[in-house]
Formats: sequence, structure tokens, C-alpha cells
Amino acid sequence: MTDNGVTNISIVTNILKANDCIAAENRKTLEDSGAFAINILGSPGAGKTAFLEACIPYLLKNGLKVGVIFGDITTTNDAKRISVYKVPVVQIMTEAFGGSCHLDAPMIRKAFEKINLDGLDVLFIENVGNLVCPAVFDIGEHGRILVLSVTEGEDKPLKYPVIFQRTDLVIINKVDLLPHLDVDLDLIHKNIKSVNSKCQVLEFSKKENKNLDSVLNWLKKIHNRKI
Ligand SMILES: Nc1nc2c(ncn2[C@@H]2O[C@H](COP(=O)(O)OP(=O)(O)OP(=O)(O)O)[C@@H](O)[C@H]2O)c(=O)[nH]1
Ligand SMILES: [Mg+2]
Repeated sequence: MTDNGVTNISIVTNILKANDCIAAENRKTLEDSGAFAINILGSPGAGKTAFLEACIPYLLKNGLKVGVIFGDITTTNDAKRISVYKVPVVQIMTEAFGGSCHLDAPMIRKAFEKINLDGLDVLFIENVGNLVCPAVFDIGEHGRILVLSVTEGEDKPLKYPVIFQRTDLVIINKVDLLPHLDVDLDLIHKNIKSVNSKCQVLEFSKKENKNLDSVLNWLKKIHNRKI
């Protein structure tokens, strides 16, 4: 039993190490082309694609060139939603990689064959909806945004601390629904800060396009810091 446990742990460590090497190559490729990459994380249905639907037209209007890689187990639904903005879009379906519940660095490396990074300012990578596995896989990004919907409840930062700890910006989404919910927004803020006192937190609603200027300022700050 113990032997099995030790073997399993070293396999996981090796998988993460191999992933990290390719993630470093991805980061170098991105930096050589002048693009910086943002990993978008969150539960299924939290509003990751909706956040991009709100941000992308605003960023384009502000002169930024944007591309998107999507990760889903099946379907090209998200890629179709974003292709209307005429930005380069690639959909990874992890079904082809055994139905993985997260993106990893080799998948992103493969997606680079299908997207022209030259001239892009920002490459968004929407991860598979999941608060667990995507947290530990570096895909070569320069920053992370976690989209948390108010419908998920106040305790998610406490139940899934790793993904909150490894995030630079938390978007508290769907705040337009607050009048209809028994949820304490102040407690969501407090719980996020209790696991990650450094990350920035913005309230957001696709309906009101709230705080888009703050998202743009955050992207500029990350861009200056990481590249
Ligand atoms: N009221 C309201 N609904 C929203 C908001 N953002 C997203 N939604 C709705 O929430 C549902 C899920 O949004 P998506 O953008 O598909 O969520 P996602 O996180 O990309 O989902 P997956 O990619 O499947 O993990 C959709 O029906 C959206 O219209 C918001 O700010 N307010
Ligand atoms: Mg989506």
C-alpha cells in the first residue's frame, strides 16, 4: 500500500515536471512573438466565455490585438461564440487527449501550430471548467484570471483554496443576480482575501459590462510586470 502510494506520488511529480518544461518553452515562444497569455479559470458555467464576450470588443476598441484558445472536453460552442469578433480562435477538445479535465502545456504547444501569435498583444486561454486540476498545471501563461459566479456560494475560496492562491485577478461575476439570491457578497470578498491577500478582485456582470476599464488596467499592469 505504502509502496503504491510512493510510486503514485513520483508519477504525479514527474508529470508536473515534464509539463513545466514545456510550459517554459510556451512562455518563451509567446515572449518572442510579443504576446502575453492569460489563463482563464473557473467552474463550469461561471461565465468565463461571457467575460471574454464582454472584454474582447472593449479591448479591440482600445487598440489591443487579441487571440483566444479554448479548452473543453467536447464541443466548439465557446469558439463559435467568440469567432463573431473576428479574432483568431482555436478550440482544443480534450476528448482527443483522453477527456482531460484541464489544459496542460503540451496541448497549448500543439494549439500554437494553429494560431499566428505574431502581432497579438493578448492571448486568452479559457481552461476547462473546473476548480481543481487546472490550478496545478502551468500552461506557459503570464497571468491568471479566475471567474467566480455569485451563484456558486460564499465558501468556494475556502473549499478550493489552491486555485484562488494561484490567481492574480478574481472576477466575481453575475452580480446582477444578487437581488435574487441569498448570498453574502462581502463574505465572498472576505473568503477570497483570507486565502489570497494579494490578488485583485473585481465585481463584474456581463449584463452591465461593469469594470471593463479596471480589467484593461490590470492587463496593462501584468504586461509590464511579466514581459
Ligand atoms: N445574469 C448573468 N448571466 C450570466 C453572466 N455571465 C454569464 N452568464 C450566463 O451564465 C451561463 C454560463 O456562461 P458561460 O460564459 O457559458 O460560462 P463558462 O464559464 O464559459 O462555461 P463553460 O465554458 O461551460 O465552463 C450563460 O447562460 C451566460 O449567459 C452575468 O454576468 N449575469
Ligand atoms: Mg466557456
